[in-house]
Amino acid sequence: MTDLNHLEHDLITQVEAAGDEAALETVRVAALGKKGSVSELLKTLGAMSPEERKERGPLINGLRDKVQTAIATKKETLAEAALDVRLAAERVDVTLPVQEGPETRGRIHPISQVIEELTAIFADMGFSVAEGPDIETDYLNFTALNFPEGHPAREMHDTFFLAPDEKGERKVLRTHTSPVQVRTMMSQKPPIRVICPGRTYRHDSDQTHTPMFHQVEGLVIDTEANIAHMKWILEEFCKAFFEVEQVKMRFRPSFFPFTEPSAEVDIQCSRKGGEIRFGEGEDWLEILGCGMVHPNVLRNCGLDPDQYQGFAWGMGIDRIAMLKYGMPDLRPFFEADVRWLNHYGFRPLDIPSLVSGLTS
Ligand code: 2U9
Repeated sequence: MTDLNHLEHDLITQVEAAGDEAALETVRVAALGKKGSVSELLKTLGAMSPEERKERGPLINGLRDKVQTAIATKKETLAEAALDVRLAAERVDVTLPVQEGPETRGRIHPISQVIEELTAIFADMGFSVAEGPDIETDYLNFTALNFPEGHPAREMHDTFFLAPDEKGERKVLRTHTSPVQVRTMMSQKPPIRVICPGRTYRHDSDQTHTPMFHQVEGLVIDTEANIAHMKWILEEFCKAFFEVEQVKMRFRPSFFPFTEPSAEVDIQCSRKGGEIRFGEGEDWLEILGCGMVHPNVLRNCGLDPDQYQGFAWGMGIDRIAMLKYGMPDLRPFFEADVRWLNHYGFRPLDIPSLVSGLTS
């Protein structure tokens, strides 16, 4: 066996023995690199006589080609083997339940879910969402809404007041989202169709009240919006939200400084075994308050009551979430107990929509 055969055999053995791409690269450099054994041989061709080159040239070039081919083949084999290993490691048994990754382990809080549902329902009726600051001025939270001086709602025991600002203006943690509607009426001309969801604060903490809670209010202002429109919109809302074909509503006369006439609204329900079902039964549950916007409020917002009119309503989001999803107690809503959130929370990707159903 000539020296060339020896070298060929050695190199091919080393190529086949290479366990991974790095080892193969080492063999390649040792053979074909600048100082490689085959490269050194090739360099000797230059110094040979024409006869010798004629005899050795093809042998040495042949050796180079064989080694290159062996390395290329081995590289492929190693790449395939590496891929098989990765595929085996990444084999996904699609029959296995989805591993709850962080993005699906979390849960959407019922309050956020209900705000999504409300937004979808009212968007479908042409309403946009308006938002505003939690810290409001005394004027926008009370005065503009026709709360006379000395109105009990203005009392400390009922409201969180902040120290007056540099202009001596008393700031308050808003007691309702109505100031957002006032801001909307002051900043845009009718027609107006907005819902205003958000956090609200009252000096109140017991079994069914927490100092911070959530409200959504709605407002429609144009030239002829009337109570019939209001009843239709509120009935459509209740049917869509409680996902029932039909539901009886009861409007009871009431009083709010910012609406005249005012009503509290009950919806029909049945209570069987602690469970409440809507749209059937002989029982009633108060769900919201509403009324025609008081002319004083329209004037305070720069609107002429002889030209414009409208209606508004308000409801507690925590309350309707408890009614729809059957939570017995309000306080766990804000205690960040993961067990409660896992039980009452919603999967992140279950975005409520009227098409796919609010609660899939
Ligand atoms: C403007 C004019 C009128 C909003 C309204 C109610 C009736 C109402 C309560 C429901 C449950 C508050 O969370 S709750 O305790 N709200 O009953 N809210 S009418 O009326 C407005 C709002 C803004 C400019």
